[in-house]
Amino acid sequence: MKNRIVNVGLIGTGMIGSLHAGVLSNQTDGARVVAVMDVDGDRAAAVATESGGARVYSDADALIKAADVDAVLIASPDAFHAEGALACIAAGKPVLCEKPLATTRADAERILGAEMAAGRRLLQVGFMREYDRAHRALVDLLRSGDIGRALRFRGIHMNPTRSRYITVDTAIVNSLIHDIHSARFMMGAEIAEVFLRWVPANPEDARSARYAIIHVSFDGGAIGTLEWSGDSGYGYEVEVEITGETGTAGTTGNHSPILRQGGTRSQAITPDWPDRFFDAYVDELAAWISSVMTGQATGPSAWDGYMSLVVAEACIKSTESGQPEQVIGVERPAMY
Ligand code: ISE
Repeated sequence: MKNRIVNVGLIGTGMIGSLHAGVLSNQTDGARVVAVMDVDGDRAAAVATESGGARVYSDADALIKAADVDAVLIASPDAFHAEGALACIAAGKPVLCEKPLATTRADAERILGAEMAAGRRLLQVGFMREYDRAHRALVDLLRSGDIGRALRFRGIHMNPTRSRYITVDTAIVNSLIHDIHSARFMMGAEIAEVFLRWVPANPEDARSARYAIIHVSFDGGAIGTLEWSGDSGYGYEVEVEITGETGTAGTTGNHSPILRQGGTRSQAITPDWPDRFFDAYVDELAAWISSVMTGQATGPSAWDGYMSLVVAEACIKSTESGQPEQVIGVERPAMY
């Protein structure tokens, strides 16, 4: 498909879906949105218009099977990711599936099986932090050997105050799934054990989540912490710090100027994730469209999506047992 335009079908036109539609339509060479689907017809119609007149579907399967849809971007609610991904693989369509790949390990395993039966990678998972320039610079420094072997990983993921709190289970599968993936891909090691502790958002609801820390042990002996807040009270921040044998290096994700004035020093913090990661989404979609054109899927794979859910389910088990839990996956298939 070299040098052709990739016709993208978009499933889900909520916050992330409409962001992707705008980036594909206005900032991604070689791509255009030709079809959109959402159960909210008005929202789908608005995104279709903004995308230059895409067709509106009320049925995801019909969009996936449409002859003029070359590739599919799944941005539906988490619970619908797995069925969409399976339908795309069955139709032989390249697909970018927003995180999480699925909401259970079992569904992610079904997707792995379907892709292996197809005999080729078709799926990329929307772990866009792999395309964040601050994260990439830190990975490059780590891979250069400048700080020696990585010994400790620290991830910080602070969400702003939201209209309602979420459970610790949702925090793990929907939000901390990013940090689990970051820990795996940046350290270049699988997570062997997790121990999750949290602070409820509502004292009357023990499984509500305000703040959580996951203590992790990696294969090879490194350790780490993934710190998460569902209500930072000040804005949105994601940073990573890695300590090696000869030094410590961290991301510099906040590029706002530091203002010294009136006896204080201050720096603006992004209000939420679309602001902090917009450039990462642009780079992620450019890479995805390039991979569709070459016919060779790249970036975070179904294996990454699966392993993040294996770790997530061990975290959920830890919330139930109150103990550290082992992470037991399957042998990494040669295809990944
Ligand atoms: C959201 O779905 C994201 O993907 C954001 O990156 C994350 O920070 C947020 O907590 C999630 O809800």
